[in-house]
Amino acid sequence: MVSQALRRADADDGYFILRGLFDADEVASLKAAMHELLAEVTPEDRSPDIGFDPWTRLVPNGVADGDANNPYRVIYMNDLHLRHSRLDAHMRSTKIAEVFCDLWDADINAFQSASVIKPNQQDNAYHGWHQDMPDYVPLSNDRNGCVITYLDEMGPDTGGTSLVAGTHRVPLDALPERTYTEVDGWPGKLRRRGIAGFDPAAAPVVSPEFHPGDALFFHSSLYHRANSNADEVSKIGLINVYMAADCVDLTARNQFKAGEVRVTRDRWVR
Ligand SMILES: O=C(O)CCC(=O)C(=O)O
Repeated sequence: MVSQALRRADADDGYFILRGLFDADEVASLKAAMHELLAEVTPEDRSPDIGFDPWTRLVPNGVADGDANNPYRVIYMNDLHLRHSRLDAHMRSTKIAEVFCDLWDADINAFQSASVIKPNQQDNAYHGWHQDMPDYVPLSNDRNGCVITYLDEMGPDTGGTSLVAGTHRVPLDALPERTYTEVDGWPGKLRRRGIAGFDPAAAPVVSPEFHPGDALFFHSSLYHRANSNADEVSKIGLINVYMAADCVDLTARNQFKAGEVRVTRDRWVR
């Protein structure tokens, strides 16, 4: 059961962390699944569902300067539940489902099942501060949120996530504009994403240290960003988005296949 303290954190801050929600064996099997998928990817697989680090350099033999587990510097992979049975099971995890059922006092549907990967020595500045909600509206209510499951040690300089508490409390019809700023020396069409009227230097930014198996739950309107990774190895997070069964995607905008999955009914994982 989600405690009153977590419900309060969810309402006030828009996020909370469940430390060690997944144990070492669970983390190991999830990582093995992701490593299997990453080993199969080549640059030809670039698509809206598989993204690569825009700063990637290709060395003469055509292999990018990634690490052994992520040689081509993949940063994003979508609809993981269709790619690997272990990741399908994670999307339907009872541990996650119970949290969202309790928070929303409702059954839950999946919305997205993806991985966010921070390749070795990745500069993530372009990723920028943002809310996820502008990609999802119009919705009939705002009961849409995500959980990131960290599979590696990830902190402020090692591919973790930064947040600003309380920024989720904005009506869906008043979400701030996204901004895209040109930066000297950045290649091609690369721009730094941001939020109109938001100055991170003046905000109470929180950048937790995450350990393998920790889970960060946050509201889809919360201001957040993915941090750069100064380490020599890739860092992997699984990002699973859900919504309450009474939250309707009014224009059927969600194209993620996970959006077709009903995770719980009558509080039971199906
Ligand atoms: O990877 C992270 O740390 C945050 C993920 C994120 O910002 C997103 O997917 O919208």
